[in-house]
Amino acid sequence: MQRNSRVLFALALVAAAVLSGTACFDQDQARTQVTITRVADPQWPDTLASGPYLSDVLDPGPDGIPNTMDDIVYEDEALLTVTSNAPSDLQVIKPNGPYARVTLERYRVDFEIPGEQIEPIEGSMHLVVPSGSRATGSIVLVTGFAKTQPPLSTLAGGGDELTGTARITVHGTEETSGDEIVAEASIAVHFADWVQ
Ligand SMILES: [Ca+2]
Repeated sequence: MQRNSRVLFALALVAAAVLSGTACFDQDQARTQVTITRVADPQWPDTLASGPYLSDVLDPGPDGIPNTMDDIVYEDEALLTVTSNAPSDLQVIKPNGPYARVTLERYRVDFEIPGEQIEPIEGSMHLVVPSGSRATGSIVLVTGFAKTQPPLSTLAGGGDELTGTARITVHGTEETSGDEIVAEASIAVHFADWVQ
């Protein structure tokens, strides 16, 4: 698929991208409401607000020719923008005071691809999000190893495309209380041997 059509294709589907955050809480849970507000490809940070993410299963390498010795399999990164707020106007969290920030420490990515399976990813991260503000960090969305295994490896050198959903879950800790923070987001992922 050519790059021009890739951009148009991506823009056309921005509206179809699913992005959601969860921040369930009650008196027994964390005070802070944490939401993943944006998932983006670092190569297209201004173009794509929230996907779909275009995952290139094989780069042809410096010679520009697929299936030669210099081909490269890249790991895919995704930028996560996370916002943190007090759950209500009645609950004031002072900057640098108690409960004033959360630290996100690990993440997991589960893939939902009709008829196919890609192993989930679990990784560590370190992203501090002060209450009332937001922060952006990166995670590995698709490993290079996954691209060397079926079903993704079968896309290399061909024109086929595989579409699915990546469900991202981040886990962290609220300062002072030590309560667990969980937030989720989903992004559409389109796997193919995209031509640059
Ligand atoms: Ca090559």
